[in-house]
Amino acid sequence: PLTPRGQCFNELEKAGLLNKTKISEGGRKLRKNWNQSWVVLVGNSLVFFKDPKSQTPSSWKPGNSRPESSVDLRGAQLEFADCLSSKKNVFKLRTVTGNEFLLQSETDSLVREWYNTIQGVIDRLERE
Ligand code: I3P
Repeated sequence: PLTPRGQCFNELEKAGLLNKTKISEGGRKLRKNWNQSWVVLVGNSLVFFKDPKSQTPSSWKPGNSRPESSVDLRGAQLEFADCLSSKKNVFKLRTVTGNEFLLQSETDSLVREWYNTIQGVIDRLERE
């Protein structure tokens, strides 16, 4: 779908580097494995890419490279979760399917921006 200005509706909302680890899969706890991930918020999804080096926010386009994984934000829950890690600025994303991710950056403001933007999408989906 297109907006009145002719832009694609599934517009890129945000992209950048975050440290990421999955901590549970379908409710089952996983061993942490922190990695830097290129994270893209587009439409109703948070999409993770492995290779951040080939990406920049301005050049990223859907289909540029194959995502490592993707999270449907409908019904997802966010919470700050510094208690779940020795790292600072950690928040947890939980999907309706019971997958849980920790996302983190050393830059406080960047983490707050990500948290607020993702929460905005979750709220929008709830109102739909
Ligand atoms: C884990 C690793 C993680 C750490 C985790 C450790 O050890 O050091 O970085 O999480 O802590 O268990 P291993 O590499 O042996 O799996 P944080 O960096 O988030 O603290 P945890 O078990 O307390 O979650």
